[in-house]
Amino acid sequence: MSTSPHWSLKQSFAERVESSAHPLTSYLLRLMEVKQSNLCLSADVETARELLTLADKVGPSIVVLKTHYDLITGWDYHPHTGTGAKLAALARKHGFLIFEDRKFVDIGSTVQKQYTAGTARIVEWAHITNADIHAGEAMVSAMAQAAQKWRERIPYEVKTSVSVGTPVADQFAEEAEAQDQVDELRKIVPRENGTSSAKDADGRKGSIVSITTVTQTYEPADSPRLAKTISEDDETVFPGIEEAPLDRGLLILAQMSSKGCLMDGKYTWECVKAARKNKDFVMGYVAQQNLNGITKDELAPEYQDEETSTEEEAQADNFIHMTPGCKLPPPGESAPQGDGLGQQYNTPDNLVNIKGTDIAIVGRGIITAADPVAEAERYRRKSWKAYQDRRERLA
Ligand code: 6AU
Repeated sequence: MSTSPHWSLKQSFAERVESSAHPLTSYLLRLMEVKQSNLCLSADVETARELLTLADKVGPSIVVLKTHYDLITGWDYHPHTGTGAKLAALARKHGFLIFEDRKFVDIGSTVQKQYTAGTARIVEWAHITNADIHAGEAMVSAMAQAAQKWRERIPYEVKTSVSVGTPVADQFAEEAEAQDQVDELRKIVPRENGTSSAKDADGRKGSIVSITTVTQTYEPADSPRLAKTISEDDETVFPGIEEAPLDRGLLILAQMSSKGCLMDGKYTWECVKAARKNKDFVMGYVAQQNLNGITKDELAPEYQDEETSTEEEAQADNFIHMTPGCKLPPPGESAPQGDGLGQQYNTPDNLVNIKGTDIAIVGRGIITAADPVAEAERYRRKSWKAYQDRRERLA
């Protein structure tokens, strides 16, 4: 059992950049120093409009914006002008990463599709996502593979313009059809000017046959922007640091904040092993304590594990920890109350200074405040102070 605190708890975020195995982790650590922020906003608002407004306003205080795209009314799935693309533009403008809190859990083949395809195409706009690995470690490598494949398929930016010869009954069908063609073209060698095609009604609404011409131009993607979108204003780039790399990262959901959570020490230990095995893709954990350098005996002493992790592997840990269930107590009280639905809260000081997390995730503590912008700043200051206090305490 390790006695002294792990080195990653004592070092500054800047010092940890060098030992980081994942390009997105290095970037995030640098961003944290530049913005003096270790705050993630959990933007669980009702509508896409509210989400974008909040991200734009609170963006300067945060380094990560966490979404649950499936609870947002009016999420626009268009890959270039939709909500994901708009969030990506705001992320560039304010300097934050997007974390889609999807909590993937399924067989490898299914999670690959859920991650990269379907309506939301999470991999395209979310730098980070997370997984509950109860299905086993194979789903982590499956997701890593899918992210890598996606990364290799975008050596070029694709700009699409659609012109329609015959009026169509259904705008959605038209867009979906154009997108299918873009997808096909993405798989082959880049070239100028795509095809025109007529597609019969195939079960989608609107049986009018249309002639849709898709014009494609490809540009070398020397700038890591996926979607050039919307207004001039959103083309601005945060001045303190270069744009985020195109690498994607995973956080393993190792422990939860909810009362009665069934994730036990054995499960958390399996998360630690899966993270150590997949460092190219796993950035770290969503957890309630710092897991860097942790041993099986600390987490699950009774567990007869054949497959151990070495002392060297534990020493090398430099995973990022993000922790939800964070709230400041109301004036006059010393501890925050739960939400009556199982959520349990800790203060930023308790989570960052004492339990050793890196990034505090705050949702309702900020979004239900009378002035969310001022409240986000207050949480940023408190969480950063807790990080400084931890370094002082362990020096
Ligand atoms: O600050 P809150 O309670 O308003 O929001 C907390 C956010 C929610 C949860 O879905 C999420 O954090 N969350 C998670 C995550 C991030 O995976 C894990 C967990 O253990 N507890 C938790 O609340 O969006």
